[in-house]
Amino acid sequence: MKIDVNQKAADNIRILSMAMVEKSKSGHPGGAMGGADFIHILFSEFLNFDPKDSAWINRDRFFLDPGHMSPMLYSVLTLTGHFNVEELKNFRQWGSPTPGHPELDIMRGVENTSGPLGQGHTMAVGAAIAERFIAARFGELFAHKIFTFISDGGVQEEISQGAGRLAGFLGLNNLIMFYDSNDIQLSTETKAVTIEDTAMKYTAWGWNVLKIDGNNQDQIRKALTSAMNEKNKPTIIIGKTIMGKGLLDSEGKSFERKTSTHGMPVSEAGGSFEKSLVNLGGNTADPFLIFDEVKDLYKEILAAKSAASADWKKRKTEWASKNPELDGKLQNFFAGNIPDIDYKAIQQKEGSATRAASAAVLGLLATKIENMIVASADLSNSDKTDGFLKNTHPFKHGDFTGAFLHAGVSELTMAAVMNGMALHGGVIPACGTFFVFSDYMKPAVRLACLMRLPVKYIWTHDAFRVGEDGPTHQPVEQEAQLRLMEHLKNHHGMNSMVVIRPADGTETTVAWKMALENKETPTALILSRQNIKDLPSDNNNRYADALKSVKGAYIVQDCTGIPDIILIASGSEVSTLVEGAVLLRNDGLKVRIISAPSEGLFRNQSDDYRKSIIPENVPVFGLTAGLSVTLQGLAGPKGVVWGMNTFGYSAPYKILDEKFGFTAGNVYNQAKAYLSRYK
Ligand SMILES: Cc1ncc(C[n+]2csc(CCOP(=O)(O)OP(=O)(O)O)c2C)c(N)n1
Repeated sequence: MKIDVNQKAADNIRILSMAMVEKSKSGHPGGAMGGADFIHILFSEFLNFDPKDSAWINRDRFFLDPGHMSPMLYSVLTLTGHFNVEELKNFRQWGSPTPGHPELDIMRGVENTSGPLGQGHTMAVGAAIAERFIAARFGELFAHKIFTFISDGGVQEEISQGAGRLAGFLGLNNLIMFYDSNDIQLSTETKAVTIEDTAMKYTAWGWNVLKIDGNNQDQIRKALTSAMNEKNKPTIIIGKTIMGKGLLDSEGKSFERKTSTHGMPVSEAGGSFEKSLVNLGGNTADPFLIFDEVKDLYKEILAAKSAASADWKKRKTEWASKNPELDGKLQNFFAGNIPDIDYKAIQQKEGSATRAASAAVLGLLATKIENMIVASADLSNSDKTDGFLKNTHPFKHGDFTGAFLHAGVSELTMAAVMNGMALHGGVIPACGTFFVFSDYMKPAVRLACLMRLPVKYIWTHDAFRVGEDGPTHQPVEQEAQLRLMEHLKNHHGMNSMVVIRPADGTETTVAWKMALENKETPTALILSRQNIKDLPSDNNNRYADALKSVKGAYIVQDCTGIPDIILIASGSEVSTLVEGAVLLRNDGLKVRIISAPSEGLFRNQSDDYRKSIIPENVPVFGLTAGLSVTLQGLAGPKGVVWGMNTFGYSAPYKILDEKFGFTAGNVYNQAKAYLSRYK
């Protein structure tokens, strides 16, 4: 009897998925219909959640890698009461809670889905690390599972290499991945692009590999049970499924296993919506019907889930009464509270590189912020995340007592893993590499921006002053790209990201303060490889000056009255301006110098503030080691910017400074020439 109801529930998911796509005339029915058996068994028999408390910290997480299969997720989440039928009918419509690729809606049970294939299951790896990190500190009471669902596209994406390697290496036995192996992708069958033995690949990475018929509910149940009991390895369940399971054409013949049903309504693909609906036991008068027996089944299921979560909460209360201190700490972790940190007291060495200044801060953070996790893509001694590492130790297979992740040489994986940690909650993720490799991370950074995940990026070697490593390693256009992300607003009207390029050691301390206080969006720190002279402070309080960075740009050195020229830069170029200004002042010019660590934050300030820093009708000269366009917006239409408008070259950085004109002398010459032209 139960078997029949479960079959009906899966068919109901198939019907709803098909109907949503048919009604909205857009979407992906085929994959969703193939995955319906797994999703039903997972949600009804394995996934722990609290039907009335979606944000329950100890819920199991489900990460759907192929976001295009969202109809499957919405359908099962309708059975669990998170969505209603009206919302399904508005799939992909303006203002509906059922967008095509939902990125994040925890209150509705959407932990995450990935539009860009491959990132979803990699985020699941991050969540699995976060879960182990919490359990290592608070005990196995806080253990739960991370389930993820991957499709052919995700397996083919390069990021799966990083996710597979890391999960196997770390022995993430809390990670259970279902591979919906339907042999069909968007333009072709999989056999047109791959002969890979995926099972062997995951075995080689140290995974527990199970192969089943992915439409056989008994086999799904058995595989999940075995995965739940696995002690040392992540599990992949390779389920052979049928694309468009249950579909018929107008003659009543099978319309299964067709590429065309991957991404368009069944009728448009050449199948028969009505015949398929009837074949699956649906009601042609109401394709969105939820069968009574399925409703009853889910009623029972939800009651059992509520009872189980209530039981856990009872045990947690008992634990809390015995461990009040730990409980306080746990609450702070999940609330995102950070302890008070005396940033002002951090001693920065005079004239240090900002990456070294960052290491000084990180050394303190490692001892103060117990839930901070720092990662590096095999550059910890260069990007100076080793400042953090020296006060903790790296994660190892089955050991999450440390707080450092050696991510290996896999920047995109690292960035997606950080997103997964942030999505899990309870931890503060930060990761480092060379700035030029931010290019490899960008797709995950973009999702962090969209989802408002407060990941911190530590990007060092910020300019051509990388030197001898040459143009492949010398960022030029990268800052401009990130400033664009500062321009881009998230759905809450904020800059989607805060990008800070500090000008000296003290500004770096403040930049870290800002990064940690920003709990709403990602923050990037762009840091120098080379030493930088400390900026002057007129009132002998450089820290107080640097604190003005929170407004995005501020005056470092001023003149009396209206300046003859304003010099503006970020990062190490500010100190070059300070030197150039000496020469200009020798000519009797009145000079103001501005440090602008974040254009985005500056643009958020009032008109009054902005004009108090950069008044109208005063000549503005900008200096940037990035593309000139990086600063042109701040310099304004009449301003000029001396930037790098070509790739760099391989040579010692002091020579490059000379060759590219990043010297006090050139600041003087360019500024004078500009003033002579200025009207
Ligand atoms: C990074 C990325 N590249 C391309 C796409 C476009 N895309 C979406 S689904 C898909 C085919 C994937 O096939 P599969 O994962 O097997 O899904 P199924 O056909 O089973 O629904 C492609 C190419 C994407 N979403 N993300």
